[in-house]
Amino acid sequence: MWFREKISRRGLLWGGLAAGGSAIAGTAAGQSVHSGHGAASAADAAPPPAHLAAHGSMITVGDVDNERNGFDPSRIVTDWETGSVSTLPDGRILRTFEIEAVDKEIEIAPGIMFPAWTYNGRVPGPALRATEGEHLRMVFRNSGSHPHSMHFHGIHAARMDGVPGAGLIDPGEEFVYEFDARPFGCHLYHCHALPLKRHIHKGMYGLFVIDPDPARHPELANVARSRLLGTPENAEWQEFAMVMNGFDTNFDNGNEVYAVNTVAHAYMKRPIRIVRNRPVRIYLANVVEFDPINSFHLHANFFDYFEQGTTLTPTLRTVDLITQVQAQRGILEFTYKDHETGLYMFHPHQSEFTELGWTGMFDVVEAVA
Ligand SMILES: [Cu+2]
Repeated sequence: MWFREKISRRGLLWGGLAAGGSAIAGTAAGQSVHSGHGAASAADAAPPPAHLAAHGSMITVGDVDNERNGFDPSRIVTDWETGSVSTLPDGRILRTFEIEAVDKEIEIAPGIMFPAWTYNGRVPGPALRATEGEHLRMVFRNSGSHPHSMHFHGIHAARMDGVPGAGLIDPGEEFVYEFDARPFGCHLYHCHALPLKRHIHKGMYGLFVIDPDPARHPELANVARSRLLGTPENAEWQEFAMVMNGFDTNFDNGNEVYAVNTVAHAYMKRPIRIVRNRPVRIYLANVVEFDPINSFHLHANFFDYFEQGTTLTPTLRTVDLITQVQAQRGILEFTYKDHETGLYMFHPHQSEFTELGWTGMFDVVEAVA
């Protein structure tokens, strides 16, 4: 297999300038390009956008089969799982999520399959979203081949912690984690079965966002409302769910492929569209195993950052780079309203990660047709 030959891992997978460039141009025009390993002819392709060419075309060649994977990075980036809602006898909101652990082989780069363990068949798992103060019920079924759990970064009782002895679930079993949604912020959940790094890196993680309840934050109610999914203030924002992840395809405790939302270079081939004069908010988490640190750098712009999302005022102002260790997360806010339209890149500032799949583009447009 290719991955036994470390020396060739880039050479085989990552195309040269001409092939990579044609893949970008083809997909940007909405075509499906299956150029194989560098087989595309430069002659039949439009030149890549200048910005892409300037940054080099060190990206994957070909396309991942999103349909076979059962999830599409271009969709999951805005896909929030809000569960089902009912009212408890005391008048509080009860929000229920149903999560199933499933073994699934997924394609993480063109032609590169990974034997994942998933929540609801996708990696990252569903981006769960609730509101501060609600009562949450997480109905977890383990249809996988190994014991798994859901360990939430939040406030809850020991017996709801999803660790061995407290909510670790055998194959075929079910468990209901139950707790109140607090504190508000940008959190995550992941499997806490042992060995931990193996269970996490196999794909068992996802965002767990708790929106602030404006009534509890009268001094910054407008800010809280802008964070609360479903309000008119929130609808102004262009919100994205991003999980920075990596894949150890040969189980040597090192990653061969990096990404945001699993599929290498997915947002280079299909940039994330942003309307120029509307603000942008990214819920960002890092779950990369084996490498001690990850980062997020935004091109040609600066952003405000809310560490773990647990404050309504920024914890860092006017930065263009933040770093995250594993399980660290936060909220980024920025706008391109004073920019010209065009393609703006985002990526970690570990150059190796960018070449191995973790780079993307925002396509800043005047308006959506
Ligand atoms: Cu697990």
